[in-house]
Amino acid sequence: MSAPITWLESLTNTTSSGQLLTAAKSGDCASSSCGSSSRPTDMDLATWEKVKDHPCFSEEAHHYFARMHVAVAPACNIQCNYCNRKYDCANESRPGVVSEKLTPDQALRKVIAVANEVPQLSVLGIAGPGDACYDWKKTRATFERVASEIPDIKLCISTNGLALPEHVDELAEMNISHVTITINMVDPAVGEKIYPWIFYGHRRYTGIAAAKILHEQQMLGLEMLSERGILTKVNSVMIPGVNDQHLIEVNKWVKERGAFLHNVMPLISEPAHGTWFGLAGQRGPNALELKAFQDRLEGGAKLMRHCRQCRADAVGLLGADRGQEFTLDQIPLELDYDGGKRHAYREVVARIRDDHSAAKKEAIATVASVNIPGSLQVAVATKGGGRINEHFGHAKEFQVYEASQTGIKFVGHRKVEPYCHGGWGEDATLGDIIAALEGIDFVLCARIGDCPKKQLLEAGIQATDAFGYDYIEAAISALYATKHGSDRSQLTA
Ligand code: CLF
Ligand code: SF4
Repeated sequence: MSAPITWLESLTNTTSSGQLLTAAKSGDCASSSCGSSSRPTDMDLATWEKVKDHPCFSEEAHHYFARMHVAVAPACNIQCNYCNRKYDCANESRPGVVSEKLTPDQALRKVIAVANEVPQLSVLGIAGPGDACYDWKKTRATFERVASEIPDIKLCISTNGLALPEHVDELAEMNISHVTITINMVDPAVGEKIYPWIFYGHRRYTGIAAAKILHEQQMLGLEMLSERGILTKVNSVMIPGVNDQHLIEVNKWVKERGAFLHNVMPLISEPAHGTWFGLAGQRGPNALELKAFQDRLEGGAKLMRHCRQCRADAVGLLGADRGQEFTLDQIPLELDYDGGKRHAYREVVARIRDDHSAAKKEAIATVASVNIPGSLQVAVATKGGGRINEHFGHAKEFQVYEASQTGIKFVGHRKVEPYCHGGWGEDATLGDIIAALEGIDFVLCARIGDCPKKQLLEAGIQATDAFGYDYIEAAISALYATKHGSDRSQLTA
């Protein structure tokens, strides 16, 4: 493993593409040959080319690349019991929530503004509120405008699937490479409990007839996408007591029809959201229930576990939303695209990724060599780049990894209110953070004070900044080996 060439976080904070270019040209290897070793061994080259800079379709890519959503297609052809498209709160983060709806021209302006400033940007998605395939003219106009200005951006849509089959050929022609279908059931009797109505073929359907049509269209759309080589992810909302056990069946059906990933997400439900489920008191699963269920699905369709249930106007790395920096009132009326930062950033990432990949391989070999079986749940504070580079008090989420002799894998995240407010820790917040970290053995962060460390320890969680700025997997493997060995000095640093 070579020494880290440069810190990604310092690069992404720079305002000049010149600094990025300097970093890209530093180092001792030709960047065109780099970035290749991070491809998973079980993935072919063609698929890797499609996912290697898509933060949702590759867990590895989400440490480096960002997506943005534009809310241009507000009309919807179904009603989901977990959705209220009128609800808008800038602090709320869940699908369907958005602060401003855009015309295709406004969306283009916003995409250019983000692309000029956020070097990690690689994907433009249309993900509600509304349905991208039903409100098709606006979806199409937006993608055409953006693709003509920024040809290397990946185009991605999320849809309920009802109007999908009629647009699959256009999606392929327009080079829309990634599609997500939300599939919550394959049995209309279950679907009836989730969808009160659909609008299809100029008429409204309710009850089991509605769910049956939706199911048939979803399966047809998925098969058509797979036939055309468009990568498909299936999102399923896990609703305890309604479809949770049924999602095992969903996982089988979508695997058989070529889904690349299955993303089981927790229902987000509160009365204040004004949704049918929220008002009815329907609860969502907690983090441990979600993980236990995802573990049961292992071996079926490949799971996505790093979804952050983004807002429909999200901007930035998953888990670090910058949407509020790019509202229309902050964007000049006229601006030209400048791809300098994005291109330079990619060159830097290609090299850093190889270094990270080598560190990961070494880490996996380390955990495999430990003889005593057992697993470790580790929560990591990170700002991206695959490193432990966030202070405990600043973390808005912790990424959770599970280490065992079979490897080190990302298994989820826990959202928290940051502990530190204006330089001081908040005891009340710390209580909430400890509750959110239920089941975690260790917390790894770049810095942590004695006081939160002590309180975490009292709750049975060991926290350390001894591995600050190391690669995540390297630190976890060292912890794992130490826990099962005799030297525990690193655990108390
Ligand atoms: Fe957006 Fe969805 Fe495309 Fe990603 S989000 S349209 S595939 S670019 Fe990603 Fe956000 Fe989860 Fe969606 S983290 S909610 S899975
Ligand atoms: Fe809401 Fe999306 Fe369901 Fe339409 S498909 S009701 S926008 S969650």
